[in-house]
Amino acid sequence: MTAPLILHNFFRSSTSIRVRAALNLKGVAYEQRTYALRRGDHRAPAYRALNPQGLVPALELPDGTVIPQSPAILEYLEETHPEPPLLPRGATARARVRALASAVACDIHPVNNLRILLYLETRFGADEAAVAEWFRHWVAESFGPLETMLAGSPDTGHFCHGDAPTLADVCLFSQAVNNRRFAVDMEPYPTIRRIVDACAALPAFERALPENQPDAA
Ligand SMILES: N[C@@H](CCC(=O)N[C@@H](CS)C(=O)NCC(=O)O)C(=O)O
Repeated sequence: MTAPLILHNFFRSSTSIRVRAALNLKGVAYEQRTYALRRGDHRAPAYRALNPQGLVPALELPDGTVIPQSPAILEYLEETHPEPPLLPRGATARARVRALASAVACDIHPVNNLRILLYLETRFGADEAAVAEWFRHWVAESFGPLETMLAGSPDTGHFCHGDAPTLADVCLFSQAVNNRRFAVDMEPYPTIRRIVDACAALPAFERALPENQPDAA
């Protein structure tokens, strides 16, 4: 029997939600190792030995290989477990999905990550309200254009691209889940809301939610 994949992750981390949703959509079995980020578990030497960046998620393969970075993990899963596909057919369609996913993964998440928010507090004295405002600002900077891109394209269907979930949905959903903690107003984004609701209706996404994880506080 092959050893299962091990996902090093944290229940509330949006990059972890992405990977859990993709694993669930593809029906890939995995075990979890959890790290309490507020407590700094991810910076402990034992985890740094696995993933020198000390960030979650990381996917550990049965042969001991550790893949850090959620986009790399998602692409790895797509290559090794192609069914059901999370990228559409055709280079142009795939580029569209990757662009939508990147608007979250490259433009929102990096500036709203925990270590950034903590640095705002400790280095620049930002209080809770200021940190929340920062978070919401950077969500709006990308959610506004994303709403335009999704609402204005005939390629948008039940999900971000057509009628089956893709990597774009996995990223959008995880961001929307994270937004709840900072009371982001979703009213201006009816298409995004509709797509996020469509994702939430699927068990694979539901099982990826923070509240359904073993380390949920
Ligand atoms: N680009 C990385 C970012 C990973 C990342 O920063 N994860 C967050 C949780 S969502 C984390 O580990 N944060 C720890 C910290 O900020 O100290 C990815 O997509 O995997």
